[in-house]
Amino acid sequence: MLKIAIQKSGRLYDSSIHLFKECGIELNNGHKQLKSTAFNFPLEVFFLRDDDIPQYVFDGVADLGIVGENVLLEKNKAIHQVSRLGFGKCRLSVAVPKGMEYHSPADLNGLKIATSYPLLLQQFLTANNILAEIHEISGSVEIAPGIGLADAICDLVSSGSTLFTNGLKEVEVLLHSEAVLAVNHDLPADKQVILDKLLLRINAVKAARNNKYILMNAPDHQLKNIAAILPGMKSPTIVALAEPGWSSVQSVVNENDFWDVIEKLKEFEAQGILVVPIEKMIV
Ligand code: PRT
Ligand code: ZN
Repeated sequence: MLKIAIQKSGRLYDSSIHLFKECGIELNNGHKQLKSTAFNFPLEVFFLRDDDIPQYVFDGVADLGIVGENVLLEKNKAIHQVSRLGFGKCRLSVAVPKGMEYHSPADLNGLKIATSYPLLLQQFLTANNILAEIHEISGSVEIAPGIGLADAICDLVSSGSTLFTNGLKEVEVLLHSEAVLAVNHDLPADKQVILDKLLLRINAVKAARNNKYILMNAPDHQLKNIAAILPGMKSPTIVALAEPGWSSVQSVVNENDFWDVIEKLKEFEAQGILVVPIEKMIV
């Protein structure tokens, strides 16, 4: 049985449960309990505060955990990240009052900076040769300059609206973070086997999210050009249409290249292009 720690409630909870669901793993009861056991996969889920997850995984109370990379790096435990999960995206940034002139990290010299991320902030200051005072607080960091507690802050940002409403501007990004899967270093071989099965499913879900299935009709004289821009999982499927001189082409396209590929397909006379979401993709 593999033991995984996830956030009990908060920003990562829903997406963590959704990931299990997409991996075909169903849990017995909700997060009101301390733990829950999957009934169709050898997985036990512990519900914890996100800040405690790295320590639990390091101690081996849990074998692995889902936690923000920001928390993982700040807690600095000797556990290793095996997968980035694509949700809980945010950045750890330094922000200063809107009216302050800011040109470079040197402008932070001598300032008092409030943060819940003292280790990551200190690393940034040291790397930039800045001497500033770090004031550690555990919540509502963004109000610190407004109430005279600090000159600047270092906190998580996603839309930026919290900074905006508190009269602050983002001036340095220290880290681009997302939820990650972090694993204990000394996983016994039997648990490693279960982890490999879990990773196969997670990778299939991630690949499906990042790719689309694409079908189109194309004139035969363009098939070489079209095949060259649609590598697919091995190569595109090409089937002759009933109408002579035309074929149906089917392939997989990565989300990042999607619009570039569509534009080129149009240039190469593709017609009736259909784009379909993929549910799982096992490469
Ligand atoms: O109770 P527990 O300790 O488990 O939860 P928590 O309150 O410490 O964490 P939670 O649920 O707020 O966040 C969990 C994780 O979600 C974080 O560690 C990040 O990895 C990730 N995440 C993603 C965020 C945000 N986006 C985010 N925007 N965590 C916090 N915020 C906060 C930020 O601190 C600031 O107050 O949202 C505000 C800024 O948001 P914008 O949209 O206004 O910029
Ligand atoms: Zn927390």
